[in-house]
Amino acid sequence: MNEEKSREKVILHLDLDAFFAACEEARRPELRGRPVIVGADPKEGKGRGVVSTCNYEARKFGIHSAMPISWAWKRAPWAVFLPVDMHYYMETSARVMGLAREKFSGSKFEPASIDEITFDVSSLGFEKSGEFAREFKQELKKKEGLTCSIGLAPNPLVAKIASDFQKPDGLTPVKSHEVKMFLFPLPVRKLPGVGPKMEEALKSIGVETIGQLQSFPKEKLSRVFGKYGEHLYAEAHGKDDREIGGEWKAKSISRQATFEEDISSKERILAALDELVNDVLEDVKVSKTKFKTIIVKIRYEDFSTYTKQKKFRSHVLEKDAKIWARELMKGFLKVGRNVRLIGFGVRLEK
Ligand code: TTP
Ligand code: MG
Repeated sequence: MNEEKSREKVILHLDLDAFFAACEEARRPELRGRPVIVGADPKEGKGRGVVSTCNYEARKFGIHSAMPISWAWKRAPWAVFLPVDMHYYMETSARVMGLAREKFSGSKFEPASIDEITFDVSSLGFEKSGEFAREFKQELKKKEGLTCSIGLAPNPLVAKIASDFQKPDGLTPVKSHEVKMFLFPLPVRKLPGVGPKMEEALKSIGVETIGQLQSFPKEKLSRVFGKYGEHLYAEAHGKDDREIGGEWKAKSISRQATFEEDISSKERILAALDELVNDVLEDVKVSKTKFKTIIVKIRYEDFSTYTKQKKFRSHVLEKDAKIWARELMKGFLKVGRNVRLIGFGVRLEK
């Protein structure tokens, strides 16, 4: 190995497969092979919430996260529909992340969500990291009955995209000289910076794949999208110089609930909010973290959605979180409009 190569960064991104559904299958093996959908109560097709996730059996029917549960019911009424048991998933997540941190001990890491974690495994090198990743996948299957998908790449951006490349149970190594070709055929939507609106905007200028974005003149991108155009250009070329385990990125814990029918009763809305706050505070306890920022969200009957947040100077006490959640929400209820959904979340601190 020459000097240059040994200094190359190796980033590993791990994402659990169909996480909530896989947790359910792990504790109830009789569910394996059947379509499993975790989310709101479908109420024989009349349910108003959404799908949190579903296993790959259910995905064959076109069911996916965030789809209205009533649509999922229409597509596969015979599927197994289960409620969200957040507490159990958080405990499972904590154990899995613990196993991963043991496996890659000594490597800087950054949890990215309940089922994702990124490691800087540069000290292991590319080949050894691949071996460790394979071993970890086996351990995870044996100990927890879960599968995950892993991407290995020279930076966090490409590692994340690679982890998604061969789901489920995948392992995708992308070496630095392969980055551009790896990204080339993928749809632009695979870039973290591209959401549905950006996807549309890019389509309107004839760009649908990352390859097309790579060869699009940089100046033109900047002209159309401003500073964001430059960012897109860098992403399309797989450029990302973020450090793993450096500064702490704000994470949050949140819950939301859709009402059975649109309501305007202040008392009922605030009572539902109290429940959400209690659930979130429970999860905060399990995660052994603290927070300074609380956020409330409201969606009126016409689907217009608003959030309000309050940042405190020091860590928030439970009783204050409850009082302030109500205060913030009350601001939204002055107008007396019908409400479809409310949410509550906290932004975690180190
Ligand atoms: P993801 O990793 O996005 O999805 P997944 O693990 O279910 O499936 P995949 O194999 O594609 O990784 O999200 C992790 C968990 O977060 C997921 O199991 C449920 C929850 N979640 C929601 O509750 N709502 C959502 O819209 C999404 C995307 C995820
Ligand atoms: Mg996942």
